[in-house]
Amino acid sequence: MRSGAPLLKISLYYIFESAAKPHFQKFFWTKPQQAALQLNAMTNGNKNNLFDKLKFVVSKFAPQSQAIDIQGFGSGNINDTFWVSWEDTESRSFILQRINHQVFLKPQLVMQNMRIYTDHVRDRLAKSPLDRRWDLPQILPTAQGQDYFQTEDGEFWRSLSFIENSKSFDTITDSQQAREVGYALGTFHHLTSDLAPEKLVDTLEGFHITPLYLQQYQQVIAKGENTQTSAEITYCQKIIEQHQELAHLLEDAKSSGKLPLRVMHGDPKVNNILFDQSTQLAVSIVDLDTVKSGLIHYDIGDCLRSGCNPAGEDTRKWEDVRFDMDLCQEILVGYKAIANSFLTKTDEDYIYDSIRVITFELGLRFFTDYLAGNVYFHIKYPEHNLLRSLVQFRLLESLESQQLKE
Ligand code: ADP
Ligand code: GN1
Ligand code: MG
Repeated sequence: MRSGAPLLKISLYYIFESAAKPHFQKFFWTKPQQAALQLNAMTNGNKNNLFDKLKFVVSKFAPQSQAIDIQGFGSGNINDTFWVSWEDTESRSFILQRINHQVFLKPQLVMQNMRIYTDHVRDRLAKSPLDRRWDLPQILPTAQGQDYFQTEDGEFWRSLSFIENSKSFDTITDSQQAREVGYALGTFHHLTSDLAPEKLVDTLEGFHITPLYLQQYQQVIAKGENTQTSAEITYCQKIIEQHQELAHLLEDAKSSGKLPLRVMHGDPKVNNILFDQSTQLAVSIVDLDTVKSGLIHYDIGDCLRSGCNPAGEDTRKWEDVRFDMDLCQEILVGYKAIANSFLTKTDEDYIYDSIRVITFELGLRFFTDYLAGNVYFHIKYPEHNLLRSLVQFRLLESLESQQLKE
């Protein structure tokens, strides 16, 4: 790091995919309307403050930095993520995130869990290293030594080590990638298999408790705020009606003790798994906000529902969506190669149903959010959550028309 007065350069571009940094969202001043949309999404409409806020927050984590470049990053639906660098090299960069405190009401607890998880995995890897690259996002404390920085207006910011030479994908394109996705989830479960789940607190009450999402849906319907009708809305309502029983399947298995509580990731969808750009192998799993005690079946279901949808969860061609059983088999091969040390026969028996539950649950969550006025997931256009729910419900129907391959 050079010494002298900090010189801050913030470049804002609109969404632009470059070969070198494939998942950067850039803001081009030449496209002001789009840039304004994206800025609104990232700043809750408070865009005048964005630059000043970013400068200020970065200075709390990297007070000595010289030339700083900040770019919107990734395609997450919850937090606001930025890539911060100086001298434009990955080795001098980090991830800066504003934790969505409308979703995570106690961001301090999110960071407490993240600290427990990262310390545990770091120690375990030091004692028994893996035979290939596996990186852990590290919490980078503020200059004051804290794991997060809270602004006066109540925002929570954290910074994480950037997993170098990595990229994420929104969809899986081939069988090797599919096995790697399975490997990544298996590695997460393997590395946390000796971490007592009760050490972790619940950072998001009700998360993945499918019957509760059903209740929320019914409450939103009862309020009657969204009285729109369309063939698409009727389709969603019909699917929900048909799957009332399914909503209870994993929760019943949990309360009857058929499936044990373990450490779960909570959100292992494909774009939370990072791949080495050179070897194309999975090297990390990020988005640790929902790591807590739960069923690993939520993870298995979520990983498979996101990995086996080649059209992607944001496609507008929802009627063409299908569940790819071949990709599913590959992901499971990759997963079981690692997980066979702890996966029981009963665990295996629940895999197919866990995909159904989580696909249904996500469709229900998107649809409820659409009806409630898009209060939870980031959206890019008003019908986005409706389209997303159609995609999940179509995926569910496709899955249910097939069997799991042995
Ligand atoms: P969200 O909760 O909004 O999904 P994430 O924590 O998943 O936020 O971050 C958004 C994206 O940023 C991820 O999907 C991943 O592509 C990228 N990302 C997050 N953390 C890191 C990291 N430490 N190194 C590299 N990329 C990261
Ligand atoms: C959210 O944060 P992100 O984009 O990785 C959501 C998941 C959903 C996913 C659907 C905390 O994940 O539960 O499956 O969107 N995370 C949270 O894309 O709600
Ligand atoms: Mg994410």
